[in-house]
Amino acid sequence: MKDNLLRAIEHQTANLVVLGLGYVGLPVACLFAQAGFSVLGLERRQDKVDKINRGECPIDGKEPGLAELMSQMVAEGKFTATPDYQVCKSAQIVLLAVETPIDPSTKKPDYQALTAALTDLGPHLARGTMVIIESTIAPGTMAMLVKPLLEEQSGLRVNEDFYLVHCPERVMPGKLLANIHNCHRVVGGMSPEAAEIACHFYRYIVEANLDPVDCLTAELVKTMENAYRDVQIAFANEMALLCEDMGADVWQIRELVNKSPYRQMHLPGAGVGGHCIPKDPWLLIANASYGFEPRMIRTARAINDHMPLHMADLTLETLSEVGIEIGQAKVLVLGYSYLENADDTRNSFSAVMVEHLHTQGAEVVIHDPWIPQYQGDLLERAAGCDVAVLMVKHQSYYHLDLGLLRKVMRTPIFIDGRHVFDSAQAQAAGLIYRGLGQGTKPVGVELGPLTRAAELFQEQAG
Ligand code: SAJ
Repeated sequence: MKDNLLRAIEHQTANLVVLGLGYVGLPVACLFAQAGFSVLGLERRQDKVDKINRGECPIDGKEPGLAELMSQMVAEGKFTATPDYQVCKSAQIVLLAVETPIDPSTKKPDYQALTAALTDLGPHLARGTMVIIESTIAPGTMAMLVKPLLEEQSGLRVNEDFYLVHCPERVMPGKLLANIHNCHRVVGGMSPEAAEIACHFYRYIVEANLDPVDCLTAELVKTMENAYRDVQIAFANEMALLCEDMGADVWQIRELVNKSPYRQMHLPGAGVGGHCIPKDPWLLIANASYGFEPRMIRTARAINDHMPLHMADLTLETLSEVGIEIGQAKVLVLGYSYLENADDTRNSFSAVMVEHLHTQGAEVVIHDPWIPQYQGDLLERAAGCDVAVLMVKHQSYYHLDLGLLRKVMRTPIFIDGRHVFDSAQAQAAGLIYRGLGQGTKPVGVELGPLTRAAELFQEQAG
């Protein structure tokens, strides 16, 4: 089995079927086609199949080179989309890149798409095939779900009749093709042989390190690297809340902290959104045994999920300081995508804040230069508003004329969730400015209960 597959890879006669043509599957399909393999893209939706076969890229947003590469591969007959699972019978390699979201209420993995794909693939799985899972999955999923389901559906045995591999994606919106070329990858095999063969295969499109490991290690690496980032961001956010409480400036302090060797304090912000960071920490701990309590991961998620609500609190506080009830206020939200200079709204934290403001009775206007329904003249949107809340640091916001903004607003309040402006700049323009992580206490810090106890102890100790 190994020699046949290696030969097919080395001679590039191996047929590749990519199951799931989203922001992970489509670029990887195009790159393997460009490398010389014959690639079939399996996609349930006929409209998407037709669009791809017309040479039209189905991926939204700005992905340098992807649309051109895809239409070229389609035109040259190297990449074709189909809804027909029968094509798997003649595939030597099947790559799955389907969504693996988290259930919003249970925070457990939602494997509907993965299970459906494996169930559809199983009956068509041919002996000698290598099956690769690129989707991000909870550690333990390869052993507890993917392997048994494929064996059951196909009647074949892993490592005897087919190879099973988990090679988690490391794509980032806006740089999909570049990342596949340049990012190091772990290649997890259900056997060392499987990992070795998969490394040979990925070498055709990956110029960075390919590290062969077992499946559990690969599952842990991917979910842990994003949980690590989530915890780092949560630390920065908690420091922002502490600085507000103590009347300090977290942005100045962060810069000084990062002058210390080996410190890389992340950026506090109005929220943590996207397709990876809010999800992967939950995948990481999904199969932890009941005896193990992942407190830090849960706490970091709670801190980051709270940030849009904290932005709403800052808004309400500042409005009430000038005597405006939230129910009578008109709020302008600046930024709705999850990341600056991008049009991706998955897990938008601004959506969380907008919903909260609506429940408080506020009128809300949204502006985002990257989201079609929220584009338009910012100053027109700002007319008559009582507060502008900056949630996403789109490049265009840095050039906002605060003096003009002041003129068109009914009440000139500006809440800055990303430190795009500084208070002196905003106040010079006549705005009432409140920055995330910038405390407004008077110079003398009010002592908290703990500090008071320490003071009393010192008095008694004389
Ligand atoms: N964020 C902060 N403070 C920070 C960094 C990010 O509040 O210091 C927020 C962002 O505003 C955003 C969210 O976190 O809402 C996620 O930002 P991100 O920069 O992590 O971007 P993502 O979600 O596209 O993350 C992807 C991940 N890549 C993969 O999963 C393959 C992540 O591992 C990368 O580190 C990240 O891209 C990257 O560095 O660009």
